[in-house]
Amino acid sequence: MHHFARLAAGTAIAVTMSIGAASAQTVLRSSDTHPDGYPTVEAVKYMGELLEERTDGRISIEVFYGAQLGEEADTIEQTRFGVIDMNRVSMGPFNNLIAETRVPSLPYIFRSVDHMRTVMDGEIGEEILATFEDYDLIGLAFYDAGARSFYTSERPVRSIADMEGQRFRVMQSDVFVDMVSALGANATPLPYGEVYSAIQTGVIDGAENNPPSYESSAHAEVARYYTLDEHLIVPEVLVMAKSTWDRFSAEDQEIIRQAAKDSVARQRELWDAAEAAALETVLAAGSEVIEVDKQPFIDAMAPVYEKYVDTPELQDLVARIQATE
Ligand code: GTR
Repeated sequence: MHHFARLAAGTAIAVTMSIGAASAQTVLRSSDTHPDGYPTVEAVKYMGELLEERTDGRISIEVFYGAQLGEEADTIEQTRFGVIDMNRVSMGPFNNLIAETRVPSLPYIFRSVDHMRTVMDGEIGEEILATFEDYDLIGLAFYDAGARSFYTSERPVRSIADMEGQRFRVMQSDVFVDMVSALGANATPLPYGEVYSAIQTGVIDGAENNPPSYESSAHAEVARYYTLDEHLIVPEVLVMAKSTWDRFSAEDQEIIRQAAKDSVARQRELWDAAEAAALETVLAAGSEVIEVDKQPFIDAMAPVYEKYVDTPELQDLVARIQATE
């Protein structure tokens, strides 16, 4: 599987072929770690349908789902190099690279999913999207990933005290390592695909994710205590390799941008349904969903803000998000 993934990645360059003399067809290769049918995968497919319609079939998208092109952090590198044309990823793995992405990745920065949507749909979201260009990527749109919560295999987290000494997998971002430390626990950054067996073998005590990921990754099978502390509402981002982008005319770029934006409403609709369904599924399969007092978790995050919101620009960004109704 791993070998195949590498091969596939090597061939994932936009294929442009001539059909007759006047027209050419471009199939954009887009990566996603999630399985077929997951809201993000379906939303990018939908964007592809819009593109095909609006370009009379000149431009389309093929989604390589289920981490066929590699684990998320690696696919980001490959997208920056232009080996992969498009990628739907969490903002988390960008944190160490792009300072601005740390802000929407801060624990409890958003008061609710609605607050996140308002902020990311507005001026602040546009500013953050624009920062990707300095890193060889074009930010096209933000998708939802709901709220992430902790889950554990042996010791349920019923209050912040139960975090003490537990070992959690986090995404490859220093922000999340410090977030977990601030809660009295230990963080182990690992690729998503390694989490299931790491929990099963007891290398870690649990992880953290939103309900659709907790369910579709089968982590719920090995970590049945799901604590609704909702520490992160970190948006996801759809990016295109700048080298791919630069091959399109200004007119086509506009069509691509618009199709990406037009896929957001579809993604959110699918997301809301998937989230409700995932919680039902895990409950039916024997997970315990635990309500917890969030305030001690919120209070514990002060050192994380101090460390990562360390320039006047980032402080301003945080203040503006907090001031958004
Ligand atoms: C999911 C997210 C993925 C990936 C995964 C993870 O919620 O949609 O892109 O980042 O979490 O934890 O690695």
